[in-house]
Amino acid sequence: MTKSIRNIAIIAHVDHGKTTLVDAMLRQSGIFRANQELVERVMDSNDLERERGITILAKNTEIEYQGTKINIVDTPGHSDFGGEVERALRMVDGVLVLVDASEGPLPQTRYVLQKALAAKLPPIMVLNKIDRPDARPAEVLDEIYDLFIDLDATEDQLDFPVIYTNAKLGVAHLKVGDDSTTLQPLFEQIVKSIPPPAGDPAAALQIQVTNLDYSDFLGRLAIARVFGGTLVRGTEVGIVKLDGKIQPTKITKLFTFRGLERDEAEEVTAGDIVAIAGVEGIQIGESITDLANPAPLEPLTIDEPTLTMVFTINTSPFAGREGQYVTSRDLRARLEKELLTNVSLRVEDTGTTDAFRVLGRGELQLAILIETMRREGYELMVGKPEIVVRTENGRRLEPLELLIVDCPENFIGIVMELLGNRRGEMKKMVNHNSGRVRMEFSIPSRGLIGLRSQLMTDTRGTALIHSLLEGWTEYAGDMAMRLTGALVSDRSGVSTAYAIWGIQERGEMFVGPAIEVYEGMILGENAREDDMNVNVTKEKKQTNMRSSSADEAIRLIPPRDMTLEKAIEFIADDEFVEVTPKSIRLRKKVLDAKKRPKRWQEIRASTESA
Ligand SMILES: Nc1nc2c(ncn2[C@@H]2O[C@H](COP(=O)(O)OP(=O)(O)OP(=O)(O)O)[C@@H](O)[C@H]2O)c(=O)[nH]1
Ligand SMILES: [Mg+2]
Repeated sequence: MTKSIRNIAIIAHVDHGKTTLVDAMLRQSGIFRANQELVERVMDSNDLERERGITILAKNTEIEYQGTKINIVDTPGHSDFGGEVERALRMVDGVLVLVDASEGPLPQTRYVLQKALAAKLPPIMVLNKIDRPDARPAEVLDEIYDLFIDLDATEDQLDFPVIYTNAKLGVAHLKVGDDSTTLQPLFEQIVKSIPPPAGDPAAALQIQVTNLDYSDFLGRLAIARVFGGTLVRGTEVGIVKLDGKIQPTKITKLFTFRGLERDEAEEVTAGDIVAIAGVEGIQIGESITDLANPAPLEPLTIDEPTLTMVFTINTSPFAGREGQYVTSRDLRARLEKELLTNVSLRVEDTGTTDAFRVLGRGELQLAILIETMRREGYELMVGKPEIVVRTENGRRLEPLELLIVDCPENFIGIVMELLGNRRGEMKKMVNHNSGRVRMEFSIPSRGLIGLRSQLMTDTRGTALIHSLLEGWTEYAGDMAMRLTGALVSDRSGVSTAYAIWGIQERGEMFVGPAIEVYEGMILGENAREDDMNVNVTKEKKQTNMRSSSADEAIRLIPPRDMTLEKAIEFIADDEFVEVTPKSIRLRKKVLDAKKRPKRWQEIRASTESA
């Protein structure tokens, strides 16, 4: 019996509608009962994904279309999770490249397409959101051809089919405006132009683990692609570990996908995407092969991390009050566990046993890890994100980014100045005559740290920014980042409305009244560039004298809500973010006001202004 199979990944820039399209495909495949209630974007199943409305982890599902099994991998669009996309591509034989019909191709479109073309995966171009009033499908299609040419696509690759979709409604068209009312044209295109998986069921067994998942019932699941041969449940096989050692094992729990469920399978063959449970310690990149005649597959290669942050135990006076896991041993064990599933992450030791250097692809990726840990009950502190610097032939190199800023015309000057200060070089400016412009910069990755929040303030929330790692460049020298100092508590105690009322004119507060504070804790952003020690615990003196000013009602400006990401973007070299399950606090590394060095404005004074 030959099975008809297609394995595809859906790839795109962030928010272009991948998960929504998978939703529609699932619904129209008849996999759900008619009355089954489904949440929107059902594949974004973890808490953080639902809260943020973004996909973080690549996930598998399977549908059936007229006798053909279509395995679909939904991938994240945010550049920090590019490692997920790279692995997903290893599992499939073709890709749906989704592009927003109004926004057009953006940096992550370029990145994922480049990876897909390099892997020789045939693409189907899907122009989505054609219902948007500002959709411009014809122009966007031209931009896509330009992108393919720019990426040195072959003639064959340029000959891609195009489908127009409204993923929200679940409609696909071969031509804009034709009378289709379902996704059928898309399903047909997949069956027609994506090749069935190659690989011989009679050949030597070759399976590669490309992802891990977890089930409450089954524990750890390895998601894998069968490249060759046949695996019968219960037979003895060898797991080729990453160091080349072979570990014999019996695979007794074997599954294939069906919608959001998994079906037990007795046998899987070349071309199948499967889930395997019950194999202790199995890791991403490992192969499963015949014990007698091992034929391991090349391990996966994943782009290098570009950003690093120090994670250390909480040493604040409040340490251990709010979290369950607080020791360096807890921290190390948790980070090691993360490495098993998160292959684009790296952890290095530092000079002390209390601190670890965690390397990843971006601020969001690390923030998600920290947020996950805090929800699990961990307390820790993290330092300012730094860019990974490499030395090659005696030259110091740093990562360089392609940055696209889309903003209203009247902010061009402000944006150019801000990026100029961060050593950004403008390469291109396009005016779509819609009142908005799109500017392209080449900028060291360092220049992106904290950029988003600054840009949002400067453009009153109107700018859209996207970036993509472009390569490595000669280290560009120091860069002035935060131009303001901190308001720092000079003692421990409880904040009072009266004291805040006195301090708030100095800058912007991060804490309101009745908050416990400690010496060295950061209470707000100083409007000036130096740090200022303040007493936020001062009580109003009881007095019989009536003075007009003392009786003035105390009006407090609401404090700035420092989320984890904002806090990470804010801190300077001599500061930490303290993270516990209940609180995000900012603090100076040196808490004692008398011992604290006069900090970074001195460093900056020695830096030539950019
Ligand atoms: N108008 C319109 N909105 C759409 C369409 N498809 C998706 N959206 C909306 O676009 C937003 C992003 O959709 P998602 O499906 O989460 O996008 P995604 O590509 O999976 O995003 P990431 O996984 O985070 O990269 C959601 O608000 C969707 O409702 C469409 O065809 N038309
Ligand atoms: Mg998604």
